[in-house]
Amino acid sequence: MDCLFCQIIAKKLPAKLVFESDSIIAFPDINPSARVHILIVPKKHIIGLQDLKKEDGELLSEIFEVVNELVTRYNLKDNLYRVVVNGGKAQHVSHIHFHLLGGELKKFV
Ligand code: DGP
Repeated sequence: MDCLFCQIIAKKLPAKLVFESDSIIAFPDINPSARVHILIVPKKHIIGLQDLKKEDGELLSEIFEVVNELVTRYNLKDNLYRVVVNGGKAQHVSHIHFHLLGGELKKFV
């Protein structure tokens, strides 16, 4: 298994999980671009946006439920936040992930 995020999901590499369910994990980005910078990652190995299928619709809705839970937990509702999904050459880890960035953003990811 040479996918970095699959190894984190399998607990073969460490990460400080802030959320885990049967289908999703979330953990802080190692190189934060904002005061709050969490990666929300489906356990299913989907490479990128272009690989999503209709059958992933429920998973996507679960991902945005997790986003909402973290927005509440980190008090971002009345602050500034955004969700970013990089693709193509802007994507460095080939396992789809959603960046939740909140508070003071240091730079664009
Ligand atoms: P992207 O460019 O969208 O593929 O973003 C990948 C992000 O993953 C990048 O912001 C840094 C983060 N990252 C890479 N390796 C690790 C790791 O081992 N642990 C954690 N927590 N984050 C990582």
